[in-house]
Amino acid sequence: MRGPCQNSSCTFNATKTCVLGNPPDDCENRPILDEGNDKDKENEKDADDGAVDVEDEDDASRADAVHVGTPVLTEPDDGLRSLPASRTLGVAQVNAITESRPACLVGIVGLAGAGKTAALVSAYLLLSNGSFKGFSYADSDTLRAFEEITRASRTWQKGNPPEQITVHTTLSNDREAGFLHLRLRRDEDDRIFDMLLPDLPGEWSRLLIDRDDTERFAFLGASSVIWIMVDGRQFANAGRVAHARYRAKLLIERLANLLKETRPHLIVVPTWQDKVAFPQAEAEILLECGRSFGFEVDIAPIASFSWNDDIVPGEGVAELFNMTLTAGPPPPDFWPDTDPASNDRKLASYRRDV
Ligand SMILES: Nc1nc2c(ncn2[C@@H]2O[C@H](COP(=O)(O)OP(=O)(O)OP(=O)(O)O)[C@@H](O)[C@H]2O)c(=O)[nH]1
Ligand SMILES: [Mg+2]
Repeated sequence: MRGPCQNSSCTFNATKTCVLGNPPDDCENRPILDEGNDKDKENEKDADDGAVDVEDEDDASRADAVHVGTPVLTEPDDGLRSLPASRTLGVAQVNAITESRPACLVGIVGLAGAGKTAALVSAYLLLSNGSFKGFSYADSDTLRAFEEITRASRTWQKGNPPEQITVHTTLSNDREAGFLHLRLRRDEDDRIFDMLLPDLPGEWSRLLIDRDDTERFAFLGASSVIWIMVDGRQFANAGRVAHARYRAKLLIERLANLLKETRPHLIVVPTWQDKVAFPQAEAEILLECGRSFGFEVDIAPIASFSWNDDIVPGEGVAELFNMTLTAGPPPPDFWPDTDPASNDRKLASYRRDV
């Protein structure tokens, strides 16, 4: 029996085919294995040394382990294969995260083409470039999902931008939202923030507006902030503004109804600021509409990408994230200071004057 091939330029050990065309069983580059002789030699050596060298013993067992026909590389470790898929997270996983640590769950709604995915892609690209104002990237449980939605934006050439940088969002399970996870570190105080951001098809918002189809949006009740994404270009176009405004106001009304008593902070996010500034009068109308339904509401215009030399790509996106992280309700007092009452238990009402 012959052992593995000793010729470093031959691939026999991996392919079982000799590059020199030698019959494998007669090839001189494969030494004849003579187990009996090897053992005799080992015995002689042991006798000479007087003791068994542990390293030598290991080498011998490794040599014994090499058999003709066994794969050169071992199979990948099972543990590796069970790593999380790292695609978007489902509602159950999001619940598990929000129950185990403080996390900011954002609701993102808006019609198809409003720029929902583009805003997430823009944030991810800015973070990966280290140019996300005020924050740096700390971690993500959904890197593959980010890479997937970002892929198209990496391939276009300067001066020749494509019509669509991101692709229309579809979900493998059209009934359940898919969430992206980002952990950010705030520069000013090194504080860590976990954010959960859904990337949903615009079709869901259309069905909410047209048919009051609320079922898929149940998770919004647990969100601390909701972004209402609108295509800013439509609000600066005399022929389209009335329809765009009507749809945006109806979306706010539908949200108010589906959220019942809960009132997360609303942020109206006009996109395409590189093309045209969002008209102030339209901003006022949407802010007023939100307030009339009891929401606290802000406006954060963005340019996720930019075809305009005067506006940097991603303008306003970091501000939108910052506003989101500071917009939520203030954390409750850790240990509120209360006045002692006369009917309190003695120990509870005891307080030492300093
Ligand atoms: N220049 C520029 N292009 C933008 C901006 N926002 C979105 N776009 C472009 O508009 C296209 C559509 O935006 P998306 O983010 O995919 O739209 P969406 O809201 O996710 O749409 P659906 O997934 O279909 O619901 C993108 O591919 C970009 O090319 C922006 O602020 N500036
Ligand atoms: Mg999308």
